[in-house]
Amino acid sequence: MKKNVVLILLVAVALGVCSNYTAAAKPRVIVTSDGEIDDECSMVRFLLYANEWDVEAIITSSSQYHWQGHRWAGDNWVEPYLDAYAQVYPNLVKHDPAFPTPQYLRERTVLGNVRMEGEMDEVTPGSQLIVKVLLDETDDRPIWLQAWGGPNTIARALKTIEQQHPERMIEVAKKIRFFFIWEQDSTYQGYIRPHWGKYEITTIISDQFEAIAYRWKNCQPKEMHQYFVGAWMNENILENHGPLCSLYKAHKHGDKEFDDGDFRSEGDSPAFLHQIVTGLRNLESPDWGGWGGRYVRVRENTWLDPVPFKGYVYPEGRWYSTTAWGRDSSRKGATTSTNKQHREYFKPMWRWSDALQNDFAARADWCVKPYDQANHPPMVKLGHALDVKVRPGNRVSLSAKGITDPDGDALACRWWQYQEADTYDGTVTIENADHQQAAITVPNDAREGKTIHIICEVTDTGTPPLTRYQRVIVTVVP
Ligand SMILES: [Ca+2]
Ligand SMILES: [Ca+2]
Ligand SMILES: [Ca+2]
Repeated sequence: MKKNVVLILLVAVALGVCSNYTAAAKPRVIVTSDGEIDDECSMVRFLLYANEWDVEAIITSSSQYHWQGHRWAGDNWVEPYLDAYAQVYPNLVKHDPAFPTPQYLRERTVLGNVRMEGEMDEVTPGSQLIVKVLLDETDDRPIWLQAWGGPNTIARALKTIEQQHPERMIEVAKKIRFFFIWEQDSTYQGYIRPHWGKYEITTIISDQFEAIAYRWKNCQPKEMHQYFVGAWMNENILENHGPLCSLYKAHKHGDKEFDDGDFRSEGDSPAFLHQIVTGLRNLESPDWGGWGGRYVRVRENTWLDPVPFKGYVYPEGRWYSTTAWGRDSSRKGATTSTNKQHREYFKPMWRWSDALQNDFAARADWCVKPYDQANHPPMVKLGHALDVKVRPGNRVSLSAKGITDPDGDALACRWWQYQEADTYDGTVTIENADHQQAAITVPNDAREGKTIHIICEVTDTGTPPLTRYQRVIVTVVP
């Protein structure tokens, strides 16, 4: 063996590390939502992925846009979606028995703080359910608290814990992960940050969600539009895919600038797309990037959207409609951004659009088709460890020898460098990038401590084609 060849051995331990399919690794999630029409669209997709997580709660909350009596979808807006889920559930479990029963989801669907924007005085069934889950000592796995609307119900729950169990705040904070779609009220800045900030809870606040929200046409590059237009949506989601998908509120004929069936908006979906375990390992660090976007650490343990504008200074306070860079760059006459920067800003979301939408289409099929007539994603296991340490000038062999597909589909492999996510500044040449066996040589100018992120992207030949990943992180050592 040549001295400069780093041979990465296939070991059982590494395979264990790669396995994302064990129940123990399942993320736990709590949804809080303000029931806007795009939350309703997100709810359809969320339910189609309910097998991917332990869903602890689905809670209706208010926001700066919606509260009880003000542009309000109704306290029970989730119910028709759960009814439709109950109808397709017998077919969904043919594809994965891990889908929760409709009864299980109903028991966890409750009303939170909805009376006003930012209301957090009242103790509500929603806030109490969050308290119960967070104080449960039998389960210390992380739990993702998602705000599809205002974080006020979450804030109320945390305040109850602070008032009644101050001695347990540290232990509770350790479990919490936040994913907010903007700060749609002031309770994060007004209560959560001053009282819980010291615990450095991982907090992602997204603005790049706009790539799949109302302004998707403006944020998605032309080549991705085909996955969002009416022709695609009608064929793959809206028609002939059962009662849950037919509830999906795509654009209707006559909507301004849109055609019948065009994708409308799922601005809140990144909050849960981030927790679908695809192999991209984004749950390990928000700046690695995944289906829910990519975020950079701005202060403490708070992660916001990477702004491609030199010298940009993030606001001290809320990250939301009036302060977030992407929203601002989309406004008419924006002078602080170019089209190129605008495109780059949303790329951490739209770069996955084809995979994401094809995956959605497969889930829609799961509602109505038997197992052998639908597609299921490949499983990507590599023949070596996912984290390797390598010296400059040395070669790293990459092997996707362990990839399989539950349908027996042929698989195509593509290795690529996720340059925005890694800390090495240059480009690495990948040998045999479209083969199962590939390799890179760590460039001589790669300094100690720098990382190179190589994604193994595997797509099957089923209909629709489905993609899963694995990420290899090469760290440069002296
Ligand atoms: Ca919302
Ligand atoms: Ca397949
Ligand atoms: Ca880089």
